[in-house]
Amino acid sequence: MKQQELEEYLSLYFIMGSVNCSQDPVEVLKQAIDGGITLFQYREKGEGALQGNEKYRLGEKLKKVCLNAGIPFIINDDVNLGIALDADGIHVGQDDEAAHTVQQKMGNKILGVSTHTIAEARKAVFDGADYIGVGPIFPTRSKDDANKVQGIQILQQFREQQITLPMVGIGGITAANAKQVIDAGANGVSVISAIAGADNVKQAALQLKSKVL
Ligand code: 3NM
Repeated sequence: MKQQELEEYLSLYFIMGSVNCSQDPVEVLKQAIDGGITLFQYREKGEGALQGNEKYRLGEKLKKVCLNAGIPFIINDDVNLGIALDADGIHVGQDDEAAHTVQQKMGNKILGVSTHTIAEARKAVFDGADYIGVGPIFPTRSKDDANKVQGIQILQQFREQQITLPMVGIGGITAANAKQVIDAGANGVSVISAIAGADNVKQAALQLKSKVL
């Protein structure tokens, strides 16, 4: 995939797993797609998360929805699940499997890496990442072990320091602050609760979408 095509797919990057949804995750994903999300990451993590076969089966359903809609389906962290489901890519954090070994196992797939410092961003580039996630930009309640809040300044710093890889901001992003994230140099916004936790999922996605175009 060309960098420009990937940048377009990153513009409204929705992440969720069953623990983030108050209704059926498959329905949440369909409504989010109706609202204009451009990429989906299946992140089955946290207290009460599905394991083993149940995790696989939900992944299978979510992948089908993405395939039908023509949007990339990315798996968080679990490389074996990514391979089993023939996902379009894998996203790893700093505590997960090293990016370069993921790259070797996955072959020609999208590789995303979570980064919090310029050193981590440079290493992600070196390891062959296709894009980086940068955060948390604002306070978040969706990640127990989140790093300290960075503000939009970190996105500006990465661009000033010649990180040219596609990047998405993450952490506490809503329709009210998404434009700041884009203006600071991100190609897109990554969100969990602003979409998965909304009463009207489609409407929430539409509102975010209007800020990232
Ligand atoms: N990663 P919400 S913050 C999954 O900083 C994740 O790397 C982060 O959820 C990081 O949109 C985060 O609900 C949670 O704030 C994002």
